[in-house]
Amino acid sequence: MTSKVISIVLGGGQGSRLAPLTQTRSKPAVPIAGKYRLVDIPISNCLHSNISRIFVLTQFNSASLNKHIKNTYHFSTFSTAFVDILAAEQTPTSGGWFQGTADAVRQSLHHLSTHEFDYVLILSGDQLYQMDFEEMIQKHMDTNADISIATIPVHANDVPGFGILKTDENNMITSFIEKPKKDFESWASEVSDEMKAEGRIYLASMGIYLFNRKLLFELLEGNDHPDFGKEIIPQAITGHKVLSYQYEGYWTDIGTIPSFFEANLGLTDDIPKFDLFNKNQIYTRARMLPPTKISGTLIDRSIIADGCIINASHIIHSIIGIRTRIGVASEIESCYVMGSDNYQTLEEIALAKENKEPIMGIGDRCCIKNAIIDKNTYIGDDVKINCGAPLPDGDFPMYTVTDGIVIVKKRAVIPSGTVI
Ligand code: ADQ
Ligand code: ADP
Repeated sequence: MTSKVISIVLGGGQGSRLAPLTQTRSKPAVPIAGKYRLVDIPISNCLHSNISRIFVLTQFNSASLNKHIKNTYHFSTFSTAFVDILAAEQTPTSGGWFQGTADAVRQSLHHLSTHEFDYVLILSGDQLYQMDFEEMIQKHMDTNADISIATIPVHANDVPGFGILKTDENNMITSFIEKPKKDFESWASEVSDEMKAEGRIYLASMGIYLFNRKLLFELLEGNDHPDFGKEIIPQAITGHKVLSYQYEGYWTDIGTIPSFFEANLGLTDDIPKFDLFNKNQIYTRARMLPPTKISGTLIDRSIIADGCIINASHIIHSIIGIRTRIGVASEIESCYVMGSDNYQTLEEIALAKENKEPIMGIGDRCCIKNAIIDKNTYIGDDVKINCGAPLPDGDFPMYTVTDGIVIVKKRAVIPSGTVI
C-alpha cells in the first residue's frame, strides 16, 4: 500500500518566524533535541510508516542540509528509496522563490512525474509528532476519498492559527476556513468526551494532506494559487470527497521561537509528551563521537548529547547538544545549547587564552538562563545572559531577544564579562 505513496516535506518558506536560527541555514536543517535536525521528524515518521520515497522542498539549500541528508539517509542500491532535497530554482517558467505551500509543490511536480505512485502525502517540516501514516492511507483507501486531511481538536485560543473545518457523520469535510480571527463559535465540532473536557472542541487541519495523484495535478496546474490552506483546500471541498483523519496524540508546531523552545525543553519532562525513548526512534546522522565527560556538575531534568566536556556547577532543565564544552562554576538553567561542529585543538585553546579570546563553547563562571545558544559560539568567562530582569525584544549583532528568550547567534563571540 505505502509503495504507492510519495511524500513531500514542506521544508519552509523564508523561515522568518524561526530567525535568527534560520539566518544562515534552511529551516529543515535547524538542530533540535541536542542531536537531530527538524527534517528528521517527518522523514522518520515516513520511514516508520514504510514510505521511503521522500522529497524535501526548501527555499534555499544550505550546505548543512545537503550534508545531513547525504550522511544520514542511506538505502540499499537495490531499493527505490530516496530522500531528495528540492530547492526553489529558476526555470524558464518560474522566477525563483516558492510563493507558498501549493506553489512549492506545483514547482516541484515535474520532479515527481517520472516516478510511479498513486498518492502524494504532503507534510509540514516544522511539527513535532509521531504518527503512523499507514493508518491514514488505509482510511483514505477504505473510504474512497479524493483527499484526506489529518485533523486534531484544538482549544478556542488556538483557532486563529489553524485551518478549521466541519465534517458530516462520515467524517467527510463539509466546510473549511483558514485561520479565522473572530466570530468562529459556530465552527465548534462534536468531539470525544476527553477532548471536550480539555475544551478542545474545534477541529483543526494539521497541514498533513494525502492527495490522489491525478487530482493533485488537476488542482495545481492551470492556476497560480499559492497556498493549500488559503485556496486549494477550501476550493477542493466542493465537488470532492475530503476525509478528516482525526488524530488525538501529541502534535505541536515548532515553527516559532517560543514553540520551538518550549517543545525542546519539554523533552526533559519526567514523561515527555514527545517520546524520544521508544522503538520508533528518530533517525539522524550516526556520528562517531566520544561519550560525554562530566565533572563537578549537578544535572537535573536535562538531556546531554554525545561528545561534551562539562565542568559546570549546575545544569537544570536544559538540553546540551553535541560537542558542547562548558567551563567550571557555570550555571545553565532552561537553555537549549546546540553544541559545535568540531573541537578546537589544545594548541588553538592555548593560543586563544594567551590572546584573552573566548574559546569555543561556554566559559567559566557564566550564568545563562532562558536562552538558545546556536552552534559554534564562543562565550567567554563571567558572562551573564538573561540572569536579571526580563529583557525586551530586540535584534543585536550577536543575539536576538524574542518573547524574553535570548537567542545567541551561530558563531557569535561574546567577550568575557558581558552582561545581556
Ligand atoms: P501554517 O503552518 O501557518 O498553516 P504555512 O506557513 O503555509 O502554514 O506552512 C506550512 C508548512 O509549509 C510549514 O512547514 C512551512 O514551513 C512550509 N512552507 C511555507 N511556505 C513554504 C514555501 N514557500 N516553500 C516551502 N515550504 C513552505 C498550515 C495550514 C493550516 C493548518 C496548519 C497546521 O495552512 O490550515 O491548520 O498548517 O500547522
Ligand atoms: P549548521 O549550523 O546548520 O550545521 P553549517 O552549514 O554551518 O550549518 O554546518 C555544516 C558543516 O559545514 C559543519 O561541519 C561546518 O563546520 C561546515 N561549515 C559551515 N560553514 C562553514 C564555513 N563558512 N566555512 C567552512 N565550513 C563551514
